[in-house]
Order: sequence, then C-alpha cells, then structure tokens
Amino acid sequence: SKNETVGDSVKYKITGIDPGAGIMTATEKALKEYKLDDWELVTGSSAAMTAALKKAYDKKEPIIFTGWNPHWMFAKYDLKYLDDPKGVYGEAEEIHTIARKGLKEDHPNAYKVLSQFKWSEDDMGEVMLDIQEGSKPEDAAAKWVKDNPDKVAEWTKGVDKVKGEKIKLTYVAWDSEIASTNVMGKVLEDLGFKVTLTQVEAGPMWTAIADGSADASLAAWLPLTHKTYAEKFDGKYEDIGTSMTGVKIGLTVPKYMDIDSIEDLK
Ligand code: PBE
Repeated sequence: SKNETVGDSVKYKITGIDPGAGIMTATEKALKEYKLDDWELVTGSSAAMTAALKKAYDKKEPIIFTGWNPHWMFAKYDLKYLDDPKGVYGEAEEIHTIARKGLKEDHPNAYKVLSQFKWSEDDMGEVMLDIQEGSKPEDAAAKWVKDNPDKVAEWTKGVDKVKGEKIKLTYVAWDSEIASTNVMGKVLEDLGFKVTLTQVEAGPMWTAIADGSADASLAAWLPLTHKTYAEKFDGKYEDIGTSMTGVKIGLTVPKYMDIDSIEDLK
C-alpha cells in the first residue's frame, strides 16, 4: 500500500549468509549504529541468499541482503549498494592470502605461487559466472587456467615443479572463494602438488591456518571484514599476499527499490 514502509515490505528482515561471515558481523553492527532496532538479520548461506534474490527479482519484489563484490549477482541483476554514511562496512577491502606458520620452509614452491597469486575482478567473474551457469567449480577453474596462461605464468614465475607434495587449502562456500580456491588448486596440481580443498565455516577456516591443520587460505578479507579473526589469531598466521584490491561488502538491494541509504530503513 501507499503508506507501507520499506521495513513493512520486507517484514523487517535482511537476508544474510553464514553466521561466521564478516559481513554478518558488520551488519549486526550496522543495525546497532543506525538504530534499526526493529530489524532482524536472517542467517542462511550464500546459495540460499542468491536463491531468495532470484525469487524476489523475478517478481520485482523488495529484498535487502548482504552483498559483496566480486560476485556474479552484479552481472546477472541490476543491483545497488545502500549508502553507508556511518562507514560501518569500511572502505575498499582487499582479499588476502594467509598461510600457516612454517609453510615457506616446508613447501617453498607452494608458498611462492600462493604469495604471487593476484587477479582482477573480471578474471574471477569469468570463473564465478561459469560456475553459476552450471559448470562444476573444478571444470570452470581448469578452463580458466587453460585460457589464461599469461596470468598463470606470472604466479608460477620462479617456481619449480614438485612430486606429490601435499597441500591443503581451506575456504568457505562463498561464490568468490569457491572460484579463487579452485583456480589455485588447479594451478598447484599442474605443478605436481597433491591438493586438498576443504570447505568449512569462516571461524574454523582461520583456526585451521592458525593451528597448522591447513596450509593456506585465499579467503581472508581485510582490513575490516575479517578483522575479528585477524585480531584473534594475531601472530599465529602469515599474511603472504594480496590477490585482489578494491573489493567491497554492504547492504544491497535491486535497483527497482526506491531507497538509497541504510538511513532510509529507519
Ligand atoms: N564475504 C565473501 C565474506 C568474505 C568473502 C564477503 C561474504 C565475509 O563476509 O566474510
């Protein structure tokens, strides 16, 4: 109806993802700082969130959700971030590669590739879209690696092949990290490593790097998104490279919604 508020139209719910994600912590903080006391952040998963987005979008219904880029959803739908005048979601974020202590000594060649890993939002977007359109993550990754020998050559510069050294990468089932982790897995495999990709929640992912049960993760978003984890495990992991800059998290809505700022949710 005409007098219906945005809150009424979405039942005061923000569609979230897995509870360990940094964007969930940031959103709880946003609800406090913007005094959105009536609002609830609903926990779920990346897959459930994008399914809810598709459902709403197809009917032009309102939805407010925890978005980030790089993500294929911005290629597929017309979306916008809500302005965040209080800066709760930080400025430009970066994706970092973190490793367990001792990786450099134990697996110098893996360490070198991981620390040289760097790609663009468009690169990652190709892999993500391919997966979204139905390819298996490992197939999409293999295709990208085959189609991008120059990039792979930069990451593997000065790296020697090995014979069956075991490397364990850990990640969370975020679309962006499914893409990056599978690509790196393929690159390491091509170098002769026996690679295991272990999918866990964000807390266990950071814990595995800190206690050495996993070798590396490409899924650390800093400085803000994973600040709590970085502080908790300070001194127990190594930050060995930045794979992407200028990434972002924030509350996101379809462009057909008539709001522009988190303050409009009041
Ligand atoms: N994300 C994707 C993660 C980091 C990568 C933005 C959903 C998070 O919020 O922790």
